[in-house]
Amino acid sequence: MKYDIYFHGNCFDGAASAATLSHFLKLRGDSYGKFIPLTHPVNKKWWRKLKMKSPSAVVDITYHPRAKIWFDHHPTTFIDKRWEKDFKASDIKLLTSNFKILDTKSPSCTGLIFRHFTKNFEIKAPKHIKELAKWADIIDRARFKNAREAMGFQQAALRIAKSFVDKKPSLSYAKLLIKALSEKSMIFIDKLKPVRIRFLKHKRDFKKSMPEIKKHLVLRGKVTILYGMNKRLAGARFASYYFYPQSKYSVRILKRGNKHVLSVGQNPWNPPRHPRIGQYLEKKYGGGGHSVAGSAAFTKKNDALREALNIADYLNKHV
Ligand SMILES: [Mn+2]
Repeated sequence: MKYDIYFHGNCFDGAASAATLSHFLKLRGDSYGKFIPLTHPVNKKWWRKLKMKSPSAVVDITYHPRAKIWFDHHPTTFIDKRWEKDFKASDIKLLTSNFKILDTKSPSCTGLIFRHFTKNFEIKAPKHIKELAKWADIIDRARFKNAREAMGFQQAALRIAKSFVDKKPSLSYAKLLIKALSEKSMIFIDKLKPVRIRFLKHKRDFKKSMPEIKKHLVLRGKVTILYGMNKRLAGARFASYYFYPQSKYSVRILKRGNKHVLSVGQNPWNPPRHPRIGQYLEKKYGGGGHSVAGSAAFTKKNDALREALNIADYLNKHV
């Protein structure tokens, strides 16, 4: 069967999940059709109505009942109570060709797909797929020693991840990378010209953006707020923890298309005791995410600015 693959775009784990799934699909004689990147949070109205005419797989993002294959590790994956009920009531048969798997404890969705096929089916994965799952588990959960290491470029996997997530990748770059990750080692992919060009661009932007970030970063209690929404600042995901290691959370205000998005995360090197970011954002704003990271989108800039402060105040009470 030929599957269209919907994946969490703009996220290394999303691309790596699509790559890992296509590897295992090919192995069982299936193939893939279109790759469709989605941004988080998905447009719920559109997602609810989506028919998915061709057989589809959805990875690292919001549940859809029409998907034949679905893997996710986000606790806010259900946008519809009925979908959630039906999913939980259904008896998931692992030994059919279609899977719908949720594991919110899995550090990455790539790791989840990898473990699903290698453990439940005892399929031996080649070294490059094993490596990819290992690195996705590290990168998606920010399992680094400190912020400096997380922003570093020492390993091929980090350079590739940066080439993908910094500037919004074009669909053709996403396809190129997904295909490459499913077939080749990261040492090899790291040297591909388009990967190299995008990585070097990130490196230059990163050097320029660090002083900018420092200037626009405010510490409010134990929460940093990063203003400067009009520009995309390379390295911003971890820079706030680098500048304020004592902080517990960060709120970044970003401009994405005509939306103002608040991206909220916890300091992986100084975590709060009971992080509930994704669930809180979902309940309050219809956003979503993990327990340790999430986002909410606003149409008006002033709403985003006001809510950034409200979120910071809420989080300060839950450190
Ligand atoms: Mn993920």
